[in-house]
Order: sequence, then structure tokens, then C-alpha cells
Amino acid sequence: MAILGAINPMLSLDLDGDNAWRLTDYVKRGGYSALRRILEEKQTQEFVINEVKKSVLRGRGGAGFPTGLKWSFMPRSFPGDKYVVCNSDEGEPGTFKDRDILRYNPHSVIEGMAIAAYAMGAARGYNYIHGEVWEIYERFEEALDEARAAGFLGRNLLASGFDFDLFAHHGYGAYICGEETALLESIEGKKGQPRFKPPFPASFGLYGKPTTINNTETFASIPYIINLGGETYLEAGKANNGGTKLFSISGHVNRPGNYEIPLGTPFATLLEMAGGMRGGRQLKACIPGGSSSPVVPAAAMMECTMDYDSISKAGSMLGSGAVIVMDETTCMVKALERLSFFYYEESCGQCTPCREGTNWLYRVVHRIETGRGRADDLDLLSSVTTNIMGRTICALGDAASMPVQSFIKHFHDEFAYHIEHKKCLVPVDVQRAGS
Ligand code: L3W
Ligand code: SF4
Repeated sequence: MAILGAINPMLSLDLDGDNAWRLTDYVKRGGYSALRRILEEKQTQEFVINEVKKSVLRGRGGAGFPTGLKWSFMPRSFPGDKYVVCNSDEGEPGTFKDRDILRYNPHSVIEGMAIAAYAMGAARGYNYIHGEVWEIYERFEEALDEARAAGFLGRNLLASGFDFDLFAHHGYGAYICGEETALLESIEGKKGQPRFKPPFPASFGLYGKPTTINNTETFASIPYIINLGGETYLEAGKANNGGTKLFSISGHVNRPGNYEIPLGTPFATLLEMAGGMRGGRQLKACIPGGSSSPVVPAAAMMECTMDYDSISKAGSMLGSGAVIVMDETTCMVKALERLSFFYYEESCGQCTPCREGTNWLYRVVHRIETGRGRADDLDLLSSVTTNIMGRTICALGDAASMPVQSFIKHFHDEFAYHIEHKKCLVPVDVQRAGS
């Protein structure tokens, strides 16, 4: 079981046992009752969207955009096809929650997508699954077969007159295909490169038709919202941050893994759930929302609660909820070098500031790390990030720049020491002890 702990769980409740992912187990846990109720009671689309709005469910993929608001952007009277698309292309370094939802609770995603399709009048959906977790794709296909055979997908769902079918689509592991418009291009069979926004997918999405894209965890939360009611779901978290959320904790903790907690839970509680710091060492810093979010030093992090507003106040982003914990043995230059390499490798190359800039960021951090740093390198890094940010088609350029800016801002002395002394402030034997 890879969801290691929870406080007031919803998504991860009763997932023990090899068959927890199967339809029969999901139905025993109350699964498909939300969809059934909506269809049998012939609820209006407004009712469903309003419940989601009341829940203040914020998108779990990274941006934290309010889901109900996003759904309300879909043109209601559009005469042609509309789509719902699930973004399961989980590739953000540090994030590994969506694959566990699909592994242990795939029907919650299917039910959530069917409810979303009903609310927005879509007859077809796709779940785009990261190509490097092949067994998840195969399991999702099996779950789709089970749902179709039971009448939860296909034509005339539960004899309601509503048609909705859903298909799995796998990528091949490119990070950029997790960007929503690149993902749509990829489903269409083209090279996965982001489109200019606007137009947003709500008006020009898959095959140019109105499309709503949400993250796996976002869709999986929908049945719980309908069953509990939007207001009760909101109260399970904190104001402006409805419900519970899965956090993937990695790095220097005793029990890395996924944990489900109410939004607003203190970071200290989450750290304790993950077994505390490995080897009893001191927390040095934390990346609270996946590699794209700015790093937060220990003291500020210990003051945070795990929700969008608190983490934003600390100068970072809750992002996808990937908490990367670093202890005192971490060389921040080396950590940044690794991150910068990732963005350089994953840039799709479409825009010059990102294509060239991510290369420069990596090369300059690399030369500092390898003892060849120059006196003006920190200014150079700052200037490269300024020239990337806000000048690219998608958020990858900003995502590559923000870690560089925040690492240098908070750990300036460590970078300066590296340049001046051509070695790390953290002695090599201390670094080895933590690795
Ligand atoms: C219609 C408007 N729709 C916004 C929609 C938009 C999108 C959502 C949020 O980036 C972040 C990024 C990564 N009319 C609209 C509208 N929308 N205004 O709302 O939009 P946006 O642009 O704020 O975000 P985004 O482009 O979706 C996502 C960060 O997440 N990130 C990445 C995580 C990666 C994964 C993964 O591995 N799969 O989760 C982590 O922090 O850097 O900042 O749907 O269409 N006026
Ligand atoms: Fe591609 Fe980077 Fe431009 Fe995004 S910002 S479209 S990843 S080149």
C-alpha cells in the first residue's frame, strides 16, 4: 500500500487489499452512488457545477485554479462535440500521487469524469496517462472495461439517456505533455508542444472543441464532493482551500510516500507522519509543491500549513503537493544543478528564451558546482531568469527560473562560497552521510 498515512481520508479510505481497485470493492465503498444519484434524480448541470463551486476544490495539478469556475467556462449551448480530459501525465519531479490514485482507486477518476461530462454536456473523455508507468495504463483499461460492462460508461448510462464514453491514452514520458495544450496536441497525434493561450481549452480545446482538462486527483475528488455536499467538503479543509489533498513526500525523511491530509494541516504534522527527519538531522529547506515551486528555508517552512494560501505567503506554491525535504547535508548548488538539468532536458524548444535560457541556467550552475564558477555568475543567472520569465509560450520557462532565483536568494552564501573556494560549504563527508 503506497498511501502510507492519512488524517480524515477520503480518496485513500479503505484501500487495503489487492482488489481495492476493482469495481466491486469500489461499489462496496459507496462508489458510483454519486453518479447514480445525479442521473436518477435528473439533477441539473447547474446543481452539479454549484456543488463543485461551493466545495472550493482547487485544481490538484499545480495551478490550484478553482474547479467549479473552470467548469463554468464551458459554453453550455455549444452545438457540437465537447470533451473532458484527465491529465494523468504526472511528470513533475517529486510528484507520485496520481499514479497511486490510478493504481488503487481508478474508479473514483472514472466516476468523477462521468459526473464532469454530465455537468458540461460532454459525450467523450480521455485520460492521458504518463508513458513511464505502463502498468497503470493497463489497469485503467481494465477498470474502463468493468465500468462499461456495469453500465457506468457508454450509451444511455443507467438508462438515463445520457451517453458518455471514456478512453485511456498513454504518452511516452515527455514532461511537457503534462502542459494542458501540449497534452491535447499529443492526443491529436501531433508533436506535444504547448499552444498559445488564450484561447483556453474551454473555448478551443481537443480538435478545436470546448474541452475541460483537470488533474487526476481533481476528478477523483468529485464523487466525494457530490456525496458529502460542497459545503461539507469545503469544511474538511480550510477556507478557500476545500477538502483533503494527497502529498507526495520525498527526500530526507524516514517514511517517504503519499499522505492524505486536510488542506490547512501544519507542515510539522505532515513531517511527523512521514517519520520525521532521517537520522534525526536538521531540516535545511523544503520544496513544497514540486520542482517548479520556489524553495523555502526551514524556519519559514515550519511556520506553514499545507494549503495554497499559506505556502504562497511563504513565497512558494503548493503546486501538485510534492514535498521535497532537504536536510543539513544537502549541497544547494548540487540540488539546483540537478533541477536545472531537468528543465534544460525537458524544454520543448519552441521558444528561444526557454530553449536557450534553460541551457544557460544549467551550464552556469554546473560550472559553479564543478569549481569553475566566475565572480559574476550569480548576476548572470539572475539576468538569464529575468529574460526567460514572462517571455515564453508556457509555464516551463518560469518553472525553470523560479528555483534558480529562490535557491540563490535563500542560499546566496553557499553559492558565493562555491565560486570563491571552488568547493562546497557543506563538507563532502557530511554530504555523503546524508545520501
Ligand atoms: C478559461 C480563463 N480557462 C485559466 C484554466 C487553464 C488551466 C487552469 C490554470 O499550469 C502550473 C504551472 C506549473 N478562461 C482561464 C482558464 N484557465 N484562466 O485554468 O491555468 P494556469 O495557466 O494558471 O496554469 P497551467 O498552465 O495549467 C500549471 C505548475 O502547475 N506545476 C506543474 C505541475 C506538473 C504536474 C505534472 O507533472 N503533471 O502536475 C507545479 O507546480 O509550473 O505553473 O486549465 O486553462 N480566463
Ligand atoms: Fe516549449 Fe519552453 Fe516554450 Fe514551453 S516555454 S513552449 S517548454 S520552449
